Amino acid sequence: MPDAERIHAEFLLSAPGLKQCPTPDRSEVAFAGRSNAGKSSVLNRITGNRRMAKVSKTPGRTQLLNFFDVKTGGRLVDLPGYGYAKATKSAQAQWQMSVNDYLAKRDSLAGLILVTDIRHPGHSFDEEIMIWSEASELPIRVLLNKADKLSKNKQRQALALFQKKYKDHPYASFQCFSAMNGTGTNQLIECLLAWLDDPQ
Ligand SMILES: Nc1nc2c(ncn2[C@@H]2O[C@H](COP(=O)(O)OP(=O)(O)OP(=O)(O)O)[C@@H](O)[C@H]2O)c(=O)[nH]1
Ligand SMILES: [Mg+2]
Repeated sequence: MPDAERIHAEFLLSAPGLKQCPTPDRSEVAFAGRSNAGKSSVLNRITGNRRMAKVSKTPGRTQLLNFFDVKTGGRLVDLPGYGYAKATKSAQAQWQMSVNDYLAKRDSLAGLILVTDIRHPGHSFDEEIMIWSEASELPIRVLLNKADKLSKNKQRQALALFQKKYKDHPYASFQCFSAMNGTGTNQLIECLLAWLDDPQ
């Protein structure tokens, strides 16, 4: 696979909460989104390694904050998903607290990738993250993932709707993506490398 189409990364550690995260000595880009939107699959696609992050048909697969060191510098972080209804209330509360804590307090966070399902826009969690990133002045790239499920025309319509809705958000950018067939991979990698290069 050509280098422009993948990011060389290796698994570093899994953390149940902020306290167990690695020393924040490198820029980090975190993958957030609802459970089952495809965060882990996107990570696997851009690293060119299908087993890098755990993927599952059952939502709620990723239960810890998983850190990956990028060879050229920086880290990628696979976060547990929001809204996994079948987890016990206390397990759900625990993950969401660890994600909220991470987002609110992690000094090395340089940018966020919000993974959404292109067919289901406008969930309340996604909206909250958009508002939060604007207030926190944190760059955010919204992925309309699972683009392979829609025609090219419907993809363009979905993208235009998002862009219109958040046209006043100064830190947001949007793109279609498919972890399944690779649509949007180069565009996303370009964005990630620019953010990871940002000195903290
Ligand atoms: N068709 C299609 N399916 C996808 C795509 N990305 C992910 N999936 C599928 O969606 C399901 C969930 O993917 P995951 O990557 O585990 O989702 P996640 O967001 O990490 O989920 P949690 O870890 O539960 O938060 C799996 O069955 C994937 O194969 C995509 O681009 N296209
Ligand atoms: Mg996952």
